[in-house]
Amino acid sequence: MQERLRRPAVMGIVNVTPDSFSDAGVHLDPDVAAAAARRMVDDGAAIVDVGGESTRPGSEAVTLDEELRRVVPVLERLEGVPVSIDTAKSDVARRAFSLGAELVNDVTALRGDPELAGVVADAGGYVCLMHMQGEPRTMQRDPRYDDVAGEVAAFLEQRLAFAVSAGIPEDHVCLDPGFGFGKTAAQNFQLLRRLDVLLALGRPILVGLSRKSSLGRLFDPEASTGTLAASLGAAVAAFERGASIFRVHDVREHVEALTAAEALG
Ligand code: HH2
Repeated sequence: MQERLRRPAVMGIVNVTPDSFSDAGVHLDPDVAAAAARRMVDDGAAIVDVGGESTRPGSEAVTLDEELRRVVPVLERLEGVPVSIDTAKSDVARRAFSLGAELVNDVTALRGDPELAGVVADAGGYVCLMHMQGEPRTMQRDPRYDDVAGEVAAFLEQRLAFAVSAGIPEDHVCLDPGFGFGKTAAQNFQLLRRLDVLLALGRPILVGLSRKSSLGRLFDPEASTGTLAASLGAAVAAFERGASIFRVHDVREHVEALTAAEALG
């Protein structure tokens, strides 16, 4: 796994949701979702991130049954494919591990479900811990920081220590600043400029910039998504500042952009 996620590694997004911010409903049919995931791997993704709950600003939580109903049929069709499960629920993670998932991508950084850390530890799995201020329903109302990079780093350091205390080996953890999760566009960009503060924690940094609205708002103040070209520019900027793993919708384009950036670096 560590070898597979060597910098730069691309994580392809497979949202099995009716309400994700940029690809709502595209992958609701499990056959379509599984085919898209396999195509992402063919296009150079190191891993695919399957998620059954949208976390876009304003989104509502889904029940355990509904989340399982969305993701299990997809996971069952992905034997042999490297899979990450985008969930905060221990029961979803447990089921995903039993179906071959290797990593849990938890936007609550193990704060949402007290049993999730133990499930990851027992499975010998990997985990991505992400920073979020507030919760998805309200997080974009008025996010405030005195020092966004310092505060995000302090949070991630504390969550990393928690994960290790719960029995997850430190080298099974990657960290994510959580672009757009309780952050204005200006705060997102400040964080991206100061990725060095997060790198000092000594763990690989995963970034999710793909199609995020902060990128769209560079061109249109009302934009709710960012363009592909802006996403590629942001990914390359993050790569040059040290990011390792890139969570993206458009796999082939990111693989090409990052391969070029690496070759020229
Ligand atoms: N962003 C989204 C969802 N999960 N996980 C991590 N680790 N980092 C991110 O930046 C991140 C994430 C939001 O994007 P998307 O999955 O496209 O949308 P939605 O949450 O609406 O399904």
